[in-house]
This record gives sequence, structure tokens and C-alpha cells, in this order.
Amino acid sequence: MQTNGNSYIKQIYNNEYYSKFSHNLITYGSMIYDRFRLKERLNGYWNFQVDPYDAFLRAEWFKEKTRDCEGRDIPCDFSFDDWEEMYVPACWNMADNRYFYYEGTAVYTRTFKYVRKNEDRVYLKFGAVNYECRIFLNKQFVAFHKGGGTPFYIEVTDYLQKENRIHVVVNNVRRRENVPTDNMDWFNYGGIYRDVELIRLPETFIRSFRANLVEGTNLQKIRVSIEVDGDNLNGKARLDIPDLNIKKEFNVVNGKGEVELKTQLQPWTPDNPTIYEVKVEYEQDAVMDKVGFREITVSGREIYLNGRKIYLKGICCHEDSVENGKALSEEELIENIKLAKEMNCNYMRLTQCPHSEKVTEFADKLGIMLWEEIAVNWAIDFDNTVTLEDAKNQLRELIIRDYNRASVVIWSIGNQNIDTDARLSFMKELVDAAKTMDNTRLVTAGCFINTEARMISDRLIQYLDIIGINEYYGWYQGDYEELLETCRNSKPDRPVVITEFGAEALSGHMGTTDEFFTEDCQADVYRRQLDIISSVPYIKGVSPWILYDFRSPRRTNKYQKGYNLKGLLSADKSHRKLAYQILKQFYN
Ligand code: GCB
Repeated sequence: MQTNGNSYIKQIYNNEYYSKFSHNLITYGSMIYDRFRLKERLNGYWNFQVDPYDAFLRAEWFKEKTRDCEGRDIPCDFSFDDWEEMYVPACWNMADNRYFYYEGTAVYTRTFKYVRKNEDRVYLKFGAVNYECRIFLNKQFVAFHKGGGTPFYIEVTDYLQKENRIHVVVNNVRRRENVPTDNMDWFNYGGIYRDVELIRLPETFIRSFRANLVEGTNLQKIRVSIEVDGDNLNGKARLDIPDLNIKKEFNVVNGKGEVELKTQLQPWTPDNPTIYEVKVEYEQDAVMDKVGFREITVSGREIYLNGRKIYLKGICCHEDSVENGKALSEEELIENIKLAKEMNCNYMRLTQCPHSEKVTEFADKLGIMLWEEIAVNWAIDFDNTVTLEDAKNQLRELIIRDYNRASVVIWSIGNQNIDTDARLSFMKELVDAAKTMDNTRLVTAGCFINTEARMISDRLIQYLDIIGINEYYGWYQGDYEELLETCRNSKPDRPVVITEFGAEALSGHMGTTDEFFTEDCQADVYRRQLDIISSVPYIKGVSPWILYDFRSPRRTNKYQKGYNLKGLLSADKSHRKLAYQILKQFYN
């Protein structure tokens, strides 16, 4: 194309813009341990512009070019500081009605000052951005990240100046090859919806920091390990756990250090969530975490917490809020845990994509076990290797993020995927990735029942520690006799958890038990389901669908109006439906 150096014509014909800004992919390997580190938030009001035609990338607005190559002034199609203001972190859908259903590209920008203190290195952390995110700092393309629910970290030491301008180009278009794919039963919020922070570090710093019980030592031994980044990869680290009277030096060799110690501790349980401060110093760096120590295992058809048999009394929960979309406030996160505990739950299934890291911290503190999940939901593009890499990376980012959280006992690698060869090999890779990275937790997935054979027979089960089963008898599926028959026919060799059942009810809509969308009908489904579930000896837990109603654009009938109504509570949590009491009593 002959453009005579005219940048206006060039950008019109720039069809390579997408691939041009799809390198520098940030993945789990660049994560750093940052809990309790001093951080400076870049939250607050940024300038914001929806950009459905990708003009920012095509015309490379980040270069802020106001002159052509001959030095003549050119008209610009942007004026960053005059764009409207958008709060970060938040979902753009909730900020203004104009953006409620917006799916596409949007550009965030702001300026900030940076004054160097005594740090050598600086990282920029994004808690979560849905789904693709491209970062430009001071007129340069810095990084690209994919995946809407996990954090990512970018070293920006060499990009920072005293006065900085950052652009963040976000795209939340649902795509077949993404994780989640283009079809799901929740709302596809967009935006920078978790914190943005700067982290200052010394040249040599502790990149990874793990503390856990050593398996099979009768809760008598803990392991602390670190990985170091920087110039000095060999030396001595110091461990300090004041409440266990532990002070210990250990060696770091080629950037890795690990110590195992005998101790007598109070294990973490939901009823008694004991937490210890664990500190490690290495060279100029020091990290700290508040860690609960617990052991979760399975043997035969039983699940054990700290060597004692447990039954998982749970409830599913989506990351959704009437007011804030996916960007739940701390009060809302705590409220959800308290609501579950009030219902006598000891576990919550955080569905169907990674929830905020804050909820895991609150769960540690308040005492509830968690199931965390990546969005390998429904009809994923299982044949696509790019999709597999994306899923694996999201899983690893989640595991690294929450490795020290005692409350997290289960990694779920997916939900409701049909048993095909492609899916089986895809999921096997995810199981392996989870197990290699973390052998202190259980790995599972939400599976379907084989309704033709009337039994639990998904081939994925052979790789899982617990079998998650979603079934909707009394709602989508046939009668309860079929469920009973399925339970009788199945001979699982490991524990089963009923990870979903449920029925929709509009809050306050009363009627008969066979009238869909009434509270009575929902309550009846709960009664009958719980009756059956509790009679099956190999079922070791249940988490009905779901704590409260949540947004889903595919739900459009006169009761739903954009909400999935299977909640035990209304979406604003002000109303408790009849089924709420039934589950509460059952757990009692
Ligand atoms: C399911 C899915 C969940 C849906 C739910 C429903 O099985 O796992 O994403 O929201 O059913 O309400 O249909």
C-alpha cells in the first residue's frame, strides 16, 4: 500500500494492529508474592473511552503524535484528559447505563508521578481485567495479558519516569477460543475491576513464598519455601513464626530455599480458623503472610480435614452484585461468607471463574472452606492448543495467587463439559498442571451424569480426587426416580459432591409446588433433592445452586428479566426464599 508517509491513510489500512500488540504475553511466571507488601494504589478516577473500532491500536494513539513526519501539525482524534472519568476498580457496565451491555474495546488512561525511593525494581500489578488487556506506558507497548479473573504483574522499572502516562486497552469480547468461551450463564462484565498497584522492590527479592503443612506428617511438620529473583541467588534466609517460637536460618541455593520443621500447631478448621504470622527475610527483602495450616485428603470415598472425616456443607456463589457487578466491595465479600456460615455451611463453591483474592483472605479469617474454579465452562474449544495454554495459565495464576490460603481446599478445573476425547486430554493436562504445582489440595471438576446409562460414568473422573456432579432433577431433568436410579447404579470409588442442583423462584412469588418460578416449587425441589442426596452413602457433600440470584442475559422471561433466579436469596440479598430455611435446617 502506497501511503506516502501519511499516517492517517496508514492507520486505515493497518490490519496488523491486533497481532502487533499480542506479543509480550504476561503469564504466571512473572507473578510475584505481594501480600502485605507496601503497595501504592493507582485506583481512582481514570479517563475512559469506549473504542469499538480499535482506533487506539490501529492509529497507535499511545505515541501521542501531533505532528506528521514533515513536522506539520495534524488533527488528533483523541484528547485523553477530556475523556470522561471512570472509577478503577469497577465494571464499566455498572458505571453508566450506556455501557451496560457494551462488549468491545475500551481505553483507560491516567497520569501519575513516580519518585524513586530506595527501590531498584518496580512492578505494576493488575488484580483482574476482563478479558484481554494491553498496557502502554510512556508511549511504549509494554505487555499483553489474557484471562479475566487472575492477577498479573509487569516489571516497569525501565519504563518509569517522573511523570508518567499509562494507557490500558481492555477488550471483553466473548470469543469461541477464550476461557470462558462465548456462551455461559453469567454476565460478561468488562473493565479493570480489581486494584491496580505499584510495588517497589530491591534488586534481589523474594518472588515466591509458600508455607504449608507437610503431607502425611500427622500435622506435625511445616514447610516454608521461597524463590528468589535478582543478582544474589545464593545466601541465607531467615524464617520467623513468632507464635510457634520458630526462628530458623535456611540456605538459598541458585534462587531456591526450603525448610521443613517439626512443630506443634493448632490446625486451621472452619470452626477454629487459627492463623499464624509467617515471616521470611532474604538480603534486603522481607515478606510476611498470615497462614492457616491444614491438611485436606481423600481416602476411599471419604474426605478428611486434618485427619477427620468431613461432609462438605456448601453453597455455590457467583461473583456478582446488583450494585457493583463483578467488582464486589469488601463488605459484600464478607457478607457472602457470613450468609453461608449463618446457613451452617462449612464450604462455598466459588463459581465459575476465579473470584477476588480478598474473598480467600476473608475465608481464612472467618473460617469457611473454598472451592475455586477456572472458567473451563460448557463448550470450550477443546481442540485448540491456544485455548489450552490460556486455561493452563489461568489455573496456574490462580494457584500461585492463593497457594497460602488454608480456606482453599479444592481446585476445580472446569464445569459441565461433555465427555469427548478432546475434552478428556485437555482436562488431563489441567489436572497434571494443578497437581504438579500444588499437591496439598484436591482437584476436581463439575461433571454431568450419564443420563442414558443412568449412572456417573464421565471418563474424566479417573483423574479427579473428588467427583463433582451437577444435576437438575426436579427442574431441567426428569423425575426423582431417575436420580435415585442413577445413584443406585453408580459405584464410584471416590467421594462424590453434588456441586449443583436447584430451581428458580422469583422472590415473594408464592403458589403451588408444581408451579415453576414460585418459592414453593423451589422449596419442594430442595426438600426432595436433599432427601435423596442424604440417603446416598458415597455422597460426601453438596453445594446447591446458588446463594443469591445473579445477572444472566440469557434469562429473559417475565420473572427473570435478566437474572438467573436460582438464588436462595434475592439478588440484593434482602429477601430469603423458603428454600433458604430448608437448606439451613438440613445443614444443622
Ligand atoms: C448449570 C451451570 C450454571 C447455570 C445453572 C443454571 O448447570 O453450571 O452455570 O447457571 O446450571 O441455572 O442453569
